[in-house]
Amino acid sequence: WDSCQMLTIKGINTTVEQEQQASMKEKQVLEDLEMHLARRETEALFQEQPETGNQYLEDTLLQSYLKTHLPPKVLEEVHQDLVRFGNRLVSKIQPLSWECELNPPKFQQYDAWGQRVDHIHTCSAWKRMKEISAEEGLIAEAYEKRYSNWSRLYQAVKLYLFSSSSGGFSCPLAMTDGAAKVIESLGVPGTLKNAFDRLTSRDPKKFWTSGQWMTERRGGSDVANGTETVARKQPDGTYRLYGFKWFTSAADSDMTLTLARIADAEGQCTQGSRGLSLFFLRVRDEEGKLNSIQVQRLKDKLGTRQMATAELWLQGAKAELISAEGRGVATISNMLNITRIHNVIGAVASMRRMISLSRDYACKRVAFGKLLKDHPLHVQTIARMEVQVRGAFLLLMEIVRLLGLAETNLASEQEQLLLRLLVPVAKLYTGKQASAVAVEAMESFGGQGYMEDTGLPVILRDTLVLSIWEGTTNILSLDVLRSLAKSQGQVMAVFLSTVQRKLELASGTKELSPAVQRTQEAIRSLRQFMAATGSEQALTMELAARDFSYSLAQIYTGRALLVEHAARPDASSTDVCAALRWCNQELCPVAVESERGSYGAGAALQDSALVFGNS
Ligand code: UCC
Repeated sequence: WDSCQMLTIKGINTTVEQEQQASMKEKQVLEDLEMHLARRETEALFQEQPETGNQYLEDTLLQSYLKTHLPPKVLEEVHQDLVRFGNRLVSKIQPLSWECELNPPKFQQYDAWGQRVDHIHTCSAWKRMKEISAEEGLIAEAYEKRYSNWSRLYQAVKLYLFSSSSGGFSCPLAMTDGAAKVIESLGVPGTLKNAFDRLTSRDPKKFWTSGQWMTERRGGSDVANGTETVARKQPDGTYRLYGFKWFTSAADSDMTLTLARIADAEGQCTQGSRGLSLFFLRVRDEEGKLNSIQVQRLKDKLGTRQMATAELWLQGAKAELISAEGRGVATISNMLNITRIHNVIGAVASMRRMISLSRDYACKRVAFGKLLKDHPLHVQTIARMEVQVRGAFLLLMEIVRLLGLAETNLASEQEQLLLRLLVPVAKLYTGKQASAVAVEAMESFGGQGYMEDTGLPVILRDTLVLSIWEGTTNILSLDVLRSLAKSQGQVMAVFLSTVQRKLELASGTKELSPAVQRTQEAIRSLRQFMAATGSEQALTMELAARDFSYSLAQIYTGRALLVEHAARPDASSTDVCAALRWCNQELCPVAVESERGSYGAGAALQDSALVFGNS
């Protein structure tokens, strides 16, 4: 544009004055042009964007874990598939994920002619995610059991890789997996066979996702007292549900499992947990018409905005009773344990993604005359996060390994108890870890980390929910106590003996001896704490529940890092270093706090005074 203007000026026949004016104009244009170019140069001085490549190939810990544990034939097949999947994630799935973020679901309550339609519009990328999930067998893999007990672990690895590129689709997948698990645990009754086949299908045209409607107006933690939904039996043996589900994730799902109270002939319901039964229902019929459900509104959430979360009125929704009457909570707990494992997968994936991006950025970004990777303090900060994600990853692998054994009837009674204990422990611990790592990693990008269009705030927002949904940290700490009580303490004996036995195996590795010693000390402290509190009141255990759960997580992770990884013959020096660093932290905070008197009645009174004042 500028040079065209100059030619036009030059081409005109003019007087001297006009020529002078023209020459001044020309000068001005040239100056403008120079400024324009200079500005463009400044504008081009951007920092380089952090990127990641094939997340399977870049994850050496994942690869070495699979190499150590999988039978060679399984490893060969799984490796090939994961390399392919890793490439598909970078080239095709990652862009869809961003599209989901940019095009969150929209709610249309009425059509143009005033008819109530309650339509939740999702974008094409979200729909494509559903197809991809089926094609990749992200649910199917665990139920086909092609690799026997290793199928569950393999599925978890795929979900882990998928999670941070899924654009929020990990959420419906978690609930879909949970629903399939419940139906499987019920022996796939004839009436649920179609649903089970669809939930576990690899055919995108058949594949269904499921919701898990638990939270009502009175809250989502105290399900036993918060559930108001009533189920009325129909002459054909089905039920009609009436109630208000206040927080239904992935409300565009095809079906759901939900709790309700069955009303007797007088319309009375049993209150509390024993009044709750579990129901299956289709959200829409074949024509897409809602099953006597009204969508009140979509939730305006801090994160997971790609996914529609809705408030739903059930106004006689047709449903099928699938648990024994009054056994709703116990039956849905199969689903909860699976979705909580998915939560752990999401936490580890989120940490891994943030650290991978941070590491890449450190190799590109120059500050104070050198790359960030050459600033020791910066690298120390990333290294600390790396130790966290390594520990969390190995804890996750341990859980899905145990789950795989349990699902193929290969788990001993001890392993089943351990699994029951480790699921809430890992969920509560990694949820917190992931939030802390996401915040720390964000800082490693400086101000850029705070910019929406980098995508980094999206990861942070989506990570923050991990310590909230599927049971908050405190609710899960109490669930840890529940698992202790239910097994009458047997689960703790299994926990302690498992860690102790495995540590003995690691004690032959000289470099690891400080870590082994510290873990052994932590176990001793834990035993002492258990012995001392065994006879005390419930208040002590309640106040100790969180620190106690953290202690279990830290000790078990130490053992997993040490034994499963750093003590194996081909362990690298990095594996050893991670184990040593992990065990350098206080592994048994519950013993420390107990010695400080943090769990007595006096401490509870002080807590109350600190929070609410003395009055
Ligand atoms: O729905 C939600 C959002 C969905 C989004 C999911 C996406 C995740 C994606 C991640 C990917 C990135 S959020 C819903 C959040 N709400 C919860 O999670 C519920 C939190 N509350 C609890 O967990 C409570 O502890 C309750 C509801 C389980 C407590 O209920 P009760 O009725 O008071 O519990 P009881 O009486 O102790 O337990 C009843 C029975 C017992 O069995 P029996 O009767 O045989 O002794 C318990 O042992 O249930 C059994 N039970 C369990 N069994 C309870 N919990 C468990 C468990 N976890 N495992 C095995």
